[in-house]
Amino acid sequence: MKTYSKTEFRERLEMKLTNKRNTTLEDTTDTDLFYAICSILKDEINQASVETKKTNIERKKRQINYLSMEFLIGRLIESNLLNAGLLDVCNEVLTELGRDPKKVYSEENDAGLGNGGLGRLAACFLDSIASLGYLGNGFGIRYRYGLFEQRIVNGTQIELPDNWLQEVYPWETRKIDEAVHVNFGGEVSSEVDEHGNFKFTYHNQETVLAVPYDVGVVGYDNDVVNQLRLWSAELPSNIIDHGNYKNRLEHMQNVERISGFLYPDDSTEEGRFLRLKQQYFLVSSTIQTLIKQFKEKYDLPVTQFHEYHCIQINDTHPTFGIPELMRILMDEEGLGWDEAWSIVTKTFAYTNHTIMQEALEKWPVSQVQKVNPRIFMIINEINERFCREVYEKHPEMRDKIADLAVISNDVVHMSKLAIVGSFSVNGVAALHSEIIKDHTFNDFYKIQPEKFNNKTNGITHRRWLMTANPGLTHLINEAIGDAWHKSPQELTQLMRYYNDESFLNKLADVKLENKRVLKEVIYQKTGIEVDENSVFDVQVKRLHEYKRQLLNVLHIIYLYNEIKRKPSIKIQPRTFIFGAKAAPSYHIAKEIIKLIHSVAQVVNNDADVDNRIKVVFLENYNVTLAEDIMPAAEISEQISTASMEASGTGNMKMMMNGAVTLGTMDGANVEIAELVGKENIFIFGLSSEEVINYQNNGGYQAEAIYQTDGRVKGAMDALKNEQFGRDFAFNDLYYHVLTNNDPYFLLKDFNSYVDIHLTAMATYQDKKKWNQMSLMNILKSGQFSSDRTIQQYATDIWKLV
Ligand code: GLS
Repeated sequence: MKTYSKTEFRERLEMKLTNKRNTTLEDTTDTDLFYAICSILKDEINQASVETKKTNIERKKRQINYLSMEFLIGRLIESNLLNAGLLDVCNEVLTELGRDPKKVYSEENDAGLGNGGLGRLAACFLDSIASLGYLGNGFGIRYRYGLFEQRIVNGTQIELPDNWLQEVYPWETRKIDEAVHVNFGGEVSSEVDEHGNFKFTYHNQETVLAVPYDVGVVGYDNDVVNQLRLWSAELPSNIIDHGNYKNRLEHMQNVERISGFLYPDDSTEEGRFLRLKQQYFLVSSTIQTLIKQFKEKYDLPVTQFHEYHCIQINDTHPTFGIPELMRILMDEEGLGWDEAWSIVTKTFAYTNHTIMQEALEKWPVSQVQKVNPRIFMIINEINERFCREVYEKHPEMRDKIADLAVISNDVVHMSKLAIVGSFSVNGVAALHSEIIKDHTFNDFYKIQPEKFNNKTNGITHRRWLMTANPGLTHLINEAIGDAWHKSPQELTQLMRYYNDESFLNKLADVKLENKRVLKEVIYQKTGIEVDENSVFDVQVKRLHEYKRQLLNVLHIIYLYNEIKRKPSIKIQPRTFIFGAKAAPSYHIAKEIIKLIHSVAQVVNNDADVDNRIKVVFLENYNVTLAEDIMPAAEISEQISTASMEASGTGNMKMMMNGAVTLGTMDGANVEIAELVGKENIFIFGLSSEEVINYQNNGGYQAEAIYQTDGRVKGAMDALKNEQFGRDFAFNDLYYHVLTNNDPYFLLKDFNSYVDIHLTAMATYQDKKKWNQMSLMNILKSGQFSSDRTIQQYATDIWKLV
């Protein structure tokens, strides 16, 4: 892409301001500046995108298509500027003009088209695919409303619609000429043609126009621009509603609802029909397009489709892609079942992101039939053929056929369909991939072990270090140069500074500065004044019982009670920072948010505490807020019940910014611990084997711990008595834990959690040691760059060259 001197960039900015915004540098607003910068960038992106497409066609490379119901891309301006090589010049020009670059960039609305880790992972992956120069596009839905905006009113979460498209979204290009029709519902009839083959015809279907909006995905310093294609549902213009305007309006609204909003659910089943329609809408529009482009681009028979295309499905949500590709290959391209199946099973690869039973998607047969009866027929046949194959080829598994079946008890099991129809099944961290093989999908592993593999998640170091933490980036560049920008594993070069006191002090200074920035954000957002010299202890992620925010709060209650018992007690001052959205219908999760606020209210205003503990809840946790939080974190709370967090990615973001993990041996924490060594991480709690063992064989009695352990009882009783809220405000939480025998092992892990905090705080007293731990985490974090992850997907699964 073109490089600009400061003068050239400024001139270009002036031109854009005049031509696009009808204003001048002298009297421009931040909004004008933002759009003018986007326009400069967009010119560069479009140019590079044309070149990328041209080279790809010439080279006939295999393409990866990443299908996901979620892309949590956040803001793009800084990351696009960085990748295009324009961030420094843009920052300098804006600063010289007396403008604050951060303020200008904050004109962009976060594109919150995802719930949490799964959606953010998809966004990081696109960045890495482009930055490594691979041909790969993302396909998702252009939700009119993204993940809800969280407001807290009197400690209670309120959800507001996320109107992110209120202003023009500068990065997208509507491509109406590439729109396709997606058909829902209706009936199917079949007849036998002259060759004795079945021919299927569809009747009375509802046709929806899928309109693509393309967002360029800019590679880092390599002139590559891939695409994220987001589909929007519209009423086709040729639909006649018999001249009835009201009918047409209603019809239009019904259709547009398909891409109306993102389901605000993370890790729980969402049994809504609309969600199912969204899934089919995504896969049908995408796969039709891929086939069409394949035929146009290469003059090859469709039987070679899989040689040029691989489809990675991000969890089971796009699994209908499997029967949809079968449908197109058979009903539209005229292939027989076996030929079509052979192509499909060489095209699809499936990533599993959770083992939580309630999150493994299951859809009633009647609903799948209603979405598209032909798709159901194909799923049914996939199931029958698969069961027959197991019966014939694996006699030892005959009594397991009912468990393996894709359809059982009138329910379609999406993960089973995904496994049967894919050539690769991967988990997202080493431990998680083992659990999948040994437990969740053990029967499948026994018959198709070759499909199973692990690809530990990663995060893009460009966004999560280079743009989010310029202070640290600068320090690292000074120390080891900038080779790590393209090869993040080079961060290990920082080992040279492990005993360098002056470097370690500079590292601490950078952290302090980042804490000051976050302190200001906290003050602006909550009015709470925190001390930048206190330890910033951070837990930011979706609110879910298995993530155990409640354990964190119980510990804070314990500390508070210790201070009340003995006000002169010496404790290391700490600021506990939370950020978390709860699914709107998840009552217990919302109660936990309320509890955090009540505890904050009491603790922050108690004279006995004397500012030694502060509790802060930052509302509306999103990508942009995360970019302020990660660089300032010192303790990274990753305290899920072992075995339940598939990977986690916030753990990687904080590690990369020098926080030390305090967590369980769960998800990717296990690999973090291996890399940094046990002495550079604080591990506590049950192991995953212990948890699974209790779950399978019983033997855990929460009530007994509660009755006999004073520390546990003291913290739990605070929920029941009126210490943090009148009218027994937290009775629900108290009884929820005890009457369900504490399914997330809060009480079992409580003491080791309290103790590990004591260890961590004792360690913190030794500044040099702490800075060394922090450095060790940073220098090992290159392993968790999504560049490493994508390299592994590209080599092992996608076979890209
Ligand atoms: C998730 C897992 O819960 C996370 O542990 C994981 O890091 C993420 C990306 O693989 O996927 N699964 C899910 O449904 N939502 C997630 O964030």
